[in-house]
Amino acid sequence: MPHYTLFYHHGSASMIPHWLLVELSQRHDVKFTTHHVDFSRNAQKTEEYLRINPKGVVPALVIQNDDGTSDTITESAATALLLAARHPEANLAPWDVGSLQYAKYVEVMVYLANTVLPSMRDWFYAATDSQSTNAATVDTIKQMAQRRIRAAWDLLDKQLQDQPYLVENVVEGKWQPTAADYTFVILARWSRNFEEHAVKWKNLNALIQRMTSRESWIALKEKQKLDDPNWPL
Ligand SMILES: N[C@@H](CCC(=O)N[C@@H](CS)C(=O)NCC(=O)O)C(=O)O
Repeated sequence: MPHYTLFYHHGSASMIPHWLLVELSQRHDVKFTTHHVDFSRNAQKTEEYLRINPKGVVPALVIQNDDGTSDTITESAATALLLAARHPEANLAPWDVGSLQYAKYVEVMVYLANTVLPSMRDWFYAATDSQSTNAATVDTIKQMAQRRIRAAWDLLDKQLQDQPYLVENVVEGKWQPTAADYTFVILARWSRNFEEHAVKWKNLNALIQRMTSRESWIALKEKQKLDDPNWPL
């Protein structure tokens, strides 16, 4: 069984693999350690960290293999897909990679990763990433990001109209959440101070409540020392 080391910063995209690792360690024999990357010291841009993740962001997931070698995977969605695939016993993805359900699962993961997450990044990093000091430019970027997030919440809410989780993943007659549901909740949490707070969408709120009642969420909140431990209440 490989050992994982997660490079994370609290509250960030690294919460996605962190939550899955907590879930896997609680219910299955998965071991991991964490390494905090302190943004207040710009630790994500140091030479030492750039050797681990040349993108200068979190997460980075280092996999220590049984043969003594190690591999590093970056991109929060990729780490989620990897953890779900390598631990099929946890049922974090539809098991048949050739099935329509699996394709739907990948569709949702890709949508979260290349539409919702970049929109969130545009909002939070509007000034940094645009390198603009013009308040109107920054505001336009943020408004565009919020419009895209609102459209995403509308779409995902509809998808949940007749099902408890974003993707059909039925094991022994019971719906199970996939890595896509964990990923969604982390992104939804980032909208908590927006007008488009995801809990305002009925079906999204039901999913958020369902997912955050998991034991692993409680443990994750403690490990991450979140400054808003009561979200989503
Ligand atoms: N596409 C990347 C985005 C990662 C990302 O932007 N992480 C942010 C935190 S949510 C970060 O590390 N920011 C620090 C920085 O940009 O300096 C992923 O999904 O992993």
